[in-house]
Amino acid sequence: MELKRTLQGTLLCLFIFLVYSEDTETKSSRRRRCRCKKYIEKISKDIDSRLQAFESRFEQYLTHSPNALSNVTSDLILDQNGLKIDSLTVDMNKTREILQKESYTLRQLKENMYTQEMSVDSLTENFKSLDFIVRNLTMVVEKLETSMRNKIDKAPRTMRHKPKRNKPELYPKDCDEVYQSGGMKYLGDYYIMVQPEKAKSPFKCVCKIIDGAGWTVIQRRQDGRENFSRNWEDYKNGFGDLQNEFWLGNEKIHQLTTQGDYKLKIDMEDMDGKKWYAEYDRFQVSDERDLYRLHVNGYHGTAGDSLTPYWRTHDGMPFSTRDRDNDKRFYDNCAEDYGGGWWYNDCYESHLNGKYYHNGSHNDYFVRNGIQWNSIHAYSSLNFVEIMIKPTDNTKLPNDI
Ligand SMILES: [Ca+2]
Repeated sequence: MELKRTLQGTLLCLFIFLVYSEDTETKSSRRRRCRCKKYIEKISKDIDSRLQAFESRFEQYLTHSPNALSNVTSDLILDQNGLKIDSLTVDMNKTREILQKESYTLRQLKENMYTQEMSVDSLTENFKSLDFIVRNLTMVVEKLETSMRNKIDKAPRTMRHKPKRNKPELYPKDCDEVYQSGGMKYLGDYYIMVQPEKAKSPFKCVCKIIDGAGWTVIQRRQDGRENFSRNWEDYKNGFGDLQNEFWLGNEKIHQLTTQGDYKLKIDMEDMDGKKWYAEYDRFQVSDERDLYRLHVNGYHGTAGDSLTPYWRTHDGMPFSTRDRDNDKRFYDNCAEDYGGGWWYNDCYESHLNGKYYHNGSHNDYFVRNGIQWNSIHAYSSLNFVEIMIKPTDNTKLPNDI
């Protein structure tokens, strides 16, 4: 009986130790188990089932062992040779093996559970690190957004919504710019889109090369096909055909001649086919508010000065048309009397927009309404006229300096 109680006590202590250690482990790691609840529950169920199996087996053993021990005891009483002691020893060894095996299985389960918890902890730390990095990056992006928004708000409206330009840089300001950049290499007429600095849009011009410069033609008379007896608006905007007779237009002439210093050249041919020319070192036409007033001086040439003579100069005179009398003849309208528009004084020494006479002579000697340059012929009309301009800056030849 002493041996039986000893065996029962030993088994009971071992069982209590295993269960207690399990409970202790469970309490100490409860907090971490919460993070892997499902896995832990699975492990716990496994442990419970194994403990139940162990308890069942142990109960079964205790149920059968008393009889065995009684039998052994009686055998010991009956058989003084002690032959049954070996059988009892074998049962004890089997019981010990079962306990050791169960203990080993429980330890493995605990180790696995601990390893899994460590992995979960490591992943949790990684997630924390990533979360910290993402938060920092979010703050940086938000700061950048705020900074950009402030800069955009403070930027001038022209920077935020830059208006479309008329692309003046795509067009030359006049014919000479084309020539100087190598765009005109051969003699003849060029038809080129130009855009002076003041012009809102480009317009087509006739360009030609004379004396190593590009000239912009503003007027041409050659066969009388164009009517030059026109009103203010026509002379303002221009009329005619650039390939034949035309007036470029007072507004365009104003835009061209006010973007720098310009000079004037007038090529003329009389009824006998003789050619003349007149050049003026300065030529400028003011704007419409100033009635496209003429500013011209510095004559040289072969035709004589019929623009700036002392007795009836056209320099400083406003432009006049048949519907806009700005001349100095108080009792009459020069443009109405002599046809085309011009910078009339009282009335003129030159009048290059007059009526075209194919035979060069007037029907009435005193009418004098033809294409007139008095210093060539005071009482006859010219057969050909071409008025051109170019910047003064490029007129100097090397030996002139
Ligand atoms: Ca008048």
